Amino acid sequence: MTEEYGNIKTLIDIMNANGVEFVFFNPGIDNVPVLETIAAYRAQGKKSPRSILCLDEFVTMTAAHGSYMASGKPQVVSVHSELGTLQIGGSLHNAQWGKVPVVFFTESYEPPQRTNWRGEPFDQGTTVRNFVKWDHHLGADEDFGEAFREAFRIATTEPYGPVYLSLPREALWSKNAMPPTKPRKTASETPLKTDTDTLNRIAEVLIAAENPLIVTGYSGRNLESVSCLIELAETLGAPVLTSDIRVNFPNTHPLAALLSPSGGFGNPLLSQADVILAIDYDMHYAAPPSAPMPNVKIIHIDIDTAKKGVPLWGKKPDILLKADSSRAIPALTAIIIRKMSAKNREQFQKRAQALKAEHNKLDGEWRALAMSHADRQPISAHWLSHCIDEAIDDDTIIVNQTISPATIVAHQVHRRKPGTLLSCAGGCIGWAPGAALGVKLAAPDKTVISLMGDGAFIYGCPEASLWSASFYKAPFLAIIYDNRGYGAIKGLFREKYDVDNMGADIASPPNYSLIARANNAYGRMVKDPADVPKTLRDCLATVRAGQAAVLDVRLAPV
Ligand SMILES: Cc1ncc(C[n+]2csc(CCOP(=O)(O)OP(=O)(O)O)c2C)c(N)n1
Repeated sequence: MTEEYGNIKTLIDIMNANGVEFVFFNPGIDNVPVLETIAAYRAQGKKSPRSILCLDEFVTMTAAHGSYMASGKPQVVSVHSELGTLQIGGSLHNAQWGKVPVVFFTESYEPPQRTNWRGEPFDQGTTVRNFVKWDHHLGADEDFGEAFREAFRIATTEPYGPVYLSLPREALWSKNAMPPTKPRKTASETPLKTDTDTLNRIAEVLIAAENPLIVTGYSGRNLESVSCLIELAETLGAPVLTSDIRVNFPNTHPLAALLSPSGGFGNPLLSQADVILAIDYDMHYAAPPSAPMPNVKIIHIDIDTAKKGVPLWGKKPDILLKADSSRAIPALTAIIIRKMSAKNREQFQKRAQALKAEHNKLDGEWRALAMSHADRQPISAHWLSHCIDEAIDDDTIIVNQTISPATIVAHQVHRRKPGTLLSCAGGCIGWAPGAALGVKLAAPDKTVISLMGDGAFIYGCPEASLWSASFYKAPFLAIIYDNRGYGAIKGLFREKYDVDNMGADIASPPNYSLIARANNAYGRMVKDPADVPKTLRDCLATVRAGQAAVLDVRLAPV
């Protein structure tokens, strides 16, 4: 007989009120009451999130990350005490960079079970403090419900982010809700008003710019912002350089700024702009792109303007506006339309024509390059990415953590629709398989394909991710850009130190397709470029029929 525990009933009410659909968990004795109460609720047909067992804690957080990116809803992760917390590892860094509103809770060991070396109570929160917005240890006489309400409030207040609660065992195991919880009235935050004076100044600077550039990192988290950004770019005749974190701007649009396939490291567009409008933009986790001109004017519109003190490109913005970009972008466009003269309009249209010609030329060059690699042995990342592009439809969701082929993927795989490209904002490798699991759970009607390197596949706990995909009927296709090593690291070493072999090869590699087969998934390996299109079709058919699949594509070793 399954039991119901008082505080957990309160927690289920709070999760339901916040639209939580899943509790991603890995168990210890602590979350037994949570799981039991959820099971009891579901057996009785009472509303409760589903509990999703992940066989490694890294996958709990990563699946929650993917589920958030696909649904926009807050997430819950429950793991075992300090051990589960440690095993969450770098997936929490990714959730922090990805601004994932996730309530992450565990049991805390209390003295005398656990103390620090000075005999003081062990402070479990320190383990994660750098990576969360808020961590809290629930005291014995504290209100359980109030703590969770506060956790959800903080996680879902912009800029969103993870929070951590450590709970005494008695609070989790108590049969009664203790102490009785009474929701305290809290004033909800008034939505940010977009400051019209600042928008007027921004509009003037943009109208006067010779070479404006719009850069965006995550404005596409609000799906409606994509069409608004198109309107802004078209009004100004300005190119848009988008991150691959989201579809912020379709890479098929003539104003999408593309790089040249023959270009080296760096980004000339950033270095040429006289005005950069950065919208919802974090500086990259690693290897920042080329520096802008020293006299560039930077306008920064963001929901997160603090950026933990890291200025964009080492420079403070000239104009900074804290705003919800889904409101600020259309408001800015309206002001520009009102302010611009007929001469401006003509100038912007001319600029847009030139940008369109450049976009089409570069897009053609990328395509031609892929086609010229059609017979290349071993398989080229260009050819593979082009074949993926051909195999998918506009609604397929690409979950991407390719590293060294990232620029190739960004140019060869075309995404038009909002929400159809999701990448990891953080730097911890291994995100793609677990994230794809979470995306598929949140968007069961969509085809989900994850792209990653061979290193990333292993970091991503493939057995755990594939097991959950099979058990919970959340099939996705994992495509491995298998260059038999840590390409990005080797590339950096070559570039900086002219060292070619620093031992970062995954020589005599595992056959990843067999890992798939050992985990109820379909597995294929492909070595011949001519076989790529057909193998992709087979894998996609399998996934659409309900079984997860892994395609190990043997590329040239890095
Ligand atoms: C958890 C973790 N460990 C190590 C690194 C450092 N690192 C950055 S890129 C990279 C190589 C990743 O290899 P793979 O996923 O195969 O992609 P490739 O570079 O070959 O394209 C490594 C090890 C990291 N970012 N995250």
